[in-house]
Amino acid sequence: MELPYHEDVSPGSGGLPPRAWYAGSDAAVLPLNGSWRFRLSPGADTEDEAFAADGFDAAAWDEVVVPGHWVLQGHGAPVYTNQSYPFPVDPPRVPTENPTGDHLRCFDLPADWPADGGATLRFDGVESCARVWLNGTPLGDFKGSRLPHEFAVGPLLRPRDNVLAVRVHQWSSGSYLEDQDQWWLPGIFRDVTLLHRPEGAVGDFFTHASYDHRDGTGTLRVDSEVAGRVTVPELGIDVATGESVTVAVEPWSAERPRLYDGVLATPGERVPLRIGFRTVAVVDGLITVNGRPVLFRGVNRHEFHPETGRAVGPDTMRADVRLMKLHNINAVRTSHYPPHPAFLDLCDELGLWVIDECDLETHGFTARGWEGNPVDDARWTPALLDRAERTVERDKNHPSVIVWSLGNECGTGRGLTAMAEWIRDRDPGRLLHYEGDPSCADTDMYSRMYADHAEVERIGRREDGGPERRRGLPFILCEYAHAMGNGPGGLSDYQRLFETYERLQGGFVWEWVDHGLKHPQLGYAYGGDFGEELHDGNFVCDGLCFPDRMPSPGLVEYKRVIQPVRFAYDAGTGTVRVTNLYDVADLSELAFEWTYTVDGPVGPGGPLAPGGPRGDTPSASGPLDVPPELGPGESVELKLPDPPAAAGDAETWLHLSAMVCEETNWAPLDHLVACADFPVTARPPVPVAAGERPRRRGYDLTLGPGRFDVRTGELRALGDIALKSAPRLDVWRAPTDNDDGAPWQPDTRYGPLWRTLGLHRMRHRLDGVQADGEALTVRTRVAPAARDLALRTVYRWTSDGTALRLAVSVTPEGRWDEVPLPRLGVRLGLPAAIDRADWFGGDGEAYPDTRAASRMGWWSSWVERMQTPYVRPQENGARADVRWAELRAGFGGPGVRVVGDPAFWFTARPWSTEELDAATHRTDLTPGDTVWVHLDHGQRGIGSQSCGPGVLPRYELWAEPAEFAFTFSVAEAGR
Ligand code: IPT
Repeated sequence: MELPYHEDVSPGSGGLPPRAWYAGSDAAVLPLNGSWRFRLSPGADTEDEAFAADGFDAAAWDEVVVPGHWVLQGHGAPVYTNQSYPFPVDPPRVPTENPTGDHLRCFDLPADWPADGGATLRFDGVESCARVWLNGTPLGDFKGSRLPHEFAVGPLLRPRDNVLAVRVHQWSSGSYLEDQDQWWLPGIFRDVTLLHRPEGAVGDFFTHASYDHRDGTGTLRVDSEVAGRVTVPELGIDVATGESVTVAVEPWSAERPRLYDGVLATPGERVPLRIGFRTVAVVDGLITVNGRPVLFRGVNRHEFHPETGRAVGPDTMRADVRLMKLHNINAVRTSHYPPHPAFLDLCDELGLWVIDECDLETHGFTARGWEGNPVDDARWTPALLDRAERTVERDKNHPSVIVWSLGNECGTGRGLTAMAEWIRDRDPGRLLHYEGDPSCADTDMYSRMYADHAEVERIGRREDGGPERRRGLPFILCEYAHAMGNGPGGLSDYQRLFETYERLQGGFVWEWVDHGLKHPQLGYAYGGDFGEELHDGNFVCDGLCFPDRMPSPGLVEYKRVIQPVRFAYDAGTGTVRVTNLYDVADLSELAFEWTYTVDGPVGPGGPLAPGGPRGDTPSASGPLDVPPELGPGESVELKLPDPPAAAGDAETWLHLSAMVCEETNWAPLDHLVACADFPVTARPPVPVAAGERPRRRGYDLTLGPGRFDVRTGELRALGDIALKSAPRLDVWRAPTDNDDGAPWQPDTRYGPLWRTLGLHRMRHRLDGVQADGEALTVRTRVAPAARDLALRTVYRWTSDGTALRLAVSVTPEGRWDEVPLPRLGVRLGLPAAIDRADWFGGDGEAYPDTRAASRMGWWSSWVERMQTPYVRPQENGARADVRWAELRAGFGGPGVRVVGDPAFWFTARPWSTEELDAATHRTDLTPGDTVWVHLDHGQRGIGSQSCGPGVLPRYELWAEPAEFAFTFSVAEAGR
């Protein structure tokens, strides 16, 4: 049976060969973006082509915006699957139900459109297969969604009333090669452009610009299909194409992205060049650029916008690159397809190392043990080669691109080898990456995804064995630290390994942005929200940024973990050691500062509203004279001025920071690049409030500011504040995506195990209330139904008349050795009017293995603002190392003060854990009449088990005997 064009395995027909992509030449250009006529059909219907005929009347059709996806413009719906093909696997056949969008665009040529020469019609991205007609003449068809496709159209053009007809099928044989973990979003989602091609216009060209770090020279040669001249005025270069020239230059790097403007001029066209000189090579088993090894502090980036899907505009692209740079990220893997070409221009300009990946993934074949995998079937090889060629030819002139990647999750096969051979031959100046083949036969680096810390350490120590070839290769984690929901945890522990073992050249966090689609009822939608018969839920929301690109705490954590400056403080000698962790740059772009605070506000980026019960606190600060010329890897030791004398019960902290000292194209002046906090004095002991005797009247018992019910032993009120819920032991947290774990990790998925055990429905049995001498003692047994496990909990209340101290002692009973606790602490409910918090401790969300970014200081916030809006609601918002917290009604209103002994994890929210746990989308959560306050002695770490390894042993929270105390007092209004 002969298959129609959309089902056959060929990459297409009728198009021009791939070539370099560029913008800004002096040849005329007509963008064809905008509103197009549109008609959706339920099937491929390749017979009826009447719409493409000249003179077809489409006035009755709908309209869609190009670039765009019709499923996001009211026609059909998006579908999200991770690995599964959302159609029966029978390559290369696709379903009869194949949403097909016919697109029509009429256009006139501008009055000044040159009469001579030809013209090319370029599509930068169409998912997944298109057939094209111009003025009724068929031009051809193509597959390869995130790749450019060009047609020669010169003779077909007329001055007025041109009709461009494009038929787009959602499913094609190409869909089998595009099984990336993302929404399936058909449509013409990148630009459509008509390019005038004058006589003697530039065709394909290849800029080779290498750098010799031994003598500081760069060698430039531009190979061009059409001969011409290359000029680079700043370097005095004026040479013929194909000719080499060597001159002294500054090299290009992600840290110092030095570009030279040049021009390629052929008889018919002038194309601007942006030249970055750099040489990429594996030297002695290490990836080097310009002779220096690099450490990737990377992210995987899918193209995504919450309203327009993979149609991502220039502002979003620039925002992404800026945000990455502002968070110390130095590398991006374009998972899992070449991005819009303008994104790579931004990487050249602002400075990011790029792994540019081919539009290729056949993950769904794992379900059949890779049987029938197109990458191991010669019939598909032309399609694979076409993808490799279109990627490399399009992007080969970007200095930022230093590695080509064959694709993602395709298993192994000769098709991949064919791609690798073609790429090596065409571009020996870059390295090759592919993760899926453990033999590394075709690659220049050993790459893994989600390997745990122990394995990464073995690889670092070169104790991982493996095939001969692989043992000599550098190592990267092309994906790690799955950023789904709350997390990822364990980033610091990876970074320590990367910085210890030279073979480990860093990694790329999975991934940059949550793919939550804006939804009128749900806030952001994820898999299943559009009624898909098969979907993978919120696995599509696993980014360091929320869908609107607000940085999640994971991004803030990553920024700190990968900061390019390390500080170490020795309180004994009062010295600080500053180490430059850049790969290339010195420290001349940074200004350093020290600040001492005494239980109070920190400097730049500090508290939102300092003030409160302690009044202003003395602090001192000044510049830290770090030599600007300090080179990569070098350290300096500096003596600090003496700290101010700390008063009584205050504690002194040292804060060090490195800020941008000259505005750049991505950073404002004073942007904080790196920082660290160190305790200068130990925290003074918390006085034990005791001495007052409980007084009983009827069922009421008074102890200092506390009023209790002796029948239940519960605290009812503190001063005038009636509690909504008395403090009592709490171990439950709304499981995070990482607690729940990926289905392929059955052993330690604690979220589900907690539920099986009943940790979300612990019962509190009262065993005795005793008021004698100076204490009220309440004995309880906290346990779930159907189990013989328990936490014996004793609450011992004492007071000195003004403060009320609660000492909690917990003794586990039964076998607790198989499942750790989510949290261990007390929770209480305050009236909702108490909506503001001050605290002395860490600023933002932190858990045991996500606390590197936590900045010590005095912070202030609305309770509502302390919530982290994960797309699927889950545990969030804990603050680490909190010494004291105050919760008040508005600014300076009356409230409650809590002092921890020891310091505690502080969480406050306008809804309960149970409500948080039940919610599936943000819009399920609305503030009630209670502010819920968690004062935790322990929290379980976060880990990364939503795809990768779980919590490292040292961050687990096992049930063990524990003692901890809180001192409550009334915070008077206005103080
Ligand atoms: C890995 C994929 O490469 C990536 O596309 C994404 O799906 C990620 O996981 C999880 O979000 S594959 C996984 C089975 C290890």
